[in-house]
Amino acid sequence: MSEAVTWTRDKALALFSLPFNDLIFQAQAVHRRHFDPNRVQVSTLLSIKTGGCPENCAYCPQSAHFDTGVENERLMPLEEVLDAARAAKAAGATRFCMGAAWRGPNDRDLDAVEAMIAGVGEIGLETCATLGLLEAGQAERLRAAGLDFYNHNIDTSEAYYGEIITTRSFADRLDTLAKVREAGIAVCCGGILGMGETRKDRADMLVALATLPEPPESVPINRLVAVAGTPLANAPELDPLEFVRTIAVARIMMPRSMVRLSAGRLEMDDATQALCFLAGANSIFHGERLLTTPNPAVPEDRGLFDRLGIEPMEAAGPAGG
Ligand code: SAM
Ligand code: DTB
Ligand code: SF4
Repeated sequence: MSEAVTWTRDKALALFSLPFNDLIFQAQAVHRRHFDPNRVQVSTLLSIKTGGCPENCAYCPQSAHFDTGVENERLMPLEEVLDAARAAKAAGATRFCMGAAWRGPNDRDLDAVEAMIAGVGEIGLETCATLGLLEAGQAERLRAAGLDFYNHNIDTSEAYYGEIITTRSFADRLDTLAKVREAGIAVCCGGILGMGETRKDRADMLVALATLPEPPESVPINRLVAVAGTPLANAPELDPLEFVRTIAVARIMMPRSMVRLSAGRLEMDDATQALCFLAGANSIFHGERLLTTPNPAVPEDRGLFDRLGIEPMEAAGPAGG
């Protein structure tokens, strides 16, 4: 499949329907045209403002709408953020992603986040933030503070979106993504699999990502972490091979993007993760915690990389996603 393809649902579904081996072979061939197949980029997450979020995303342990045991905390002090960033760098991360459980930041929040971005940049890490919806002028402020990436996910297909979130629309999300792009910040945008969506929804989500005015530099593909107390606590488990297929289709449709094997690795065995790398995933979240839920321990990930002959990627810079 050439890179000039205009992606549609039918074309995406045709990829999903390929025999597994043919799909993975094609995805790996595309991957090798653009990336070293044995290098994986490593990012570390930190929740700088946890819990009490006014939005009602059905998957999220931090929504104030659900009783999940996650407390509403205050914004973390700068020095604690910088300590965490130094520890992440020492453990091998090249990018530090700061997440806040906000609908969006207010201007006073942004003053504090700007100082965090500048400080993390000085430590020598790429900076990423995920703060929710942005108002006019806020993306420019983040860029001026030195922000390299902004994460804002579409989460699922436009058709299924209303089953998952009603407090903000799919169009609101696209509007924030456009503001981020316009401000010259690299875009990190993906979604979650295993929320009860169909394959058609997964195909539509990937088409929406691949047909943005420019595809995102980073595409996080999360597997739902089903958290007790959320409406999706008992969502039916997604077949791991369907998860791998989705990674492969993302790789083929967005050949130059970093595809991140994101939340859900703790619930995946090593063989499934290896298949994800074979299918073209080339980034992970590293460190024992995602935002509020656990992630594999650093020595375990080192062991997995060693067994697979994978080396962590050097900082690629925003152009490299
Ligand atoms: N509040 C901001 C927002 O929603 O844009 C930033 C933080 S939010 C937690 C970032 C992303 O994490 C969500 O868009 C979603 O894709 C992902 N996420 C949250 N909870 C998850 C879960 N239980 N399983 C998998 N991914 C999850
Ligand atoms: C993304 O797509 N996944 C990350 C990051 N972007 C911010 C977050 C995953 C969160 C999983 C649930 C939790 O730990 O609270
Ligand atoms: Fe809030 Fe983000 Fe969680 Fe939605 S995903 S409830 S916006 S923290």
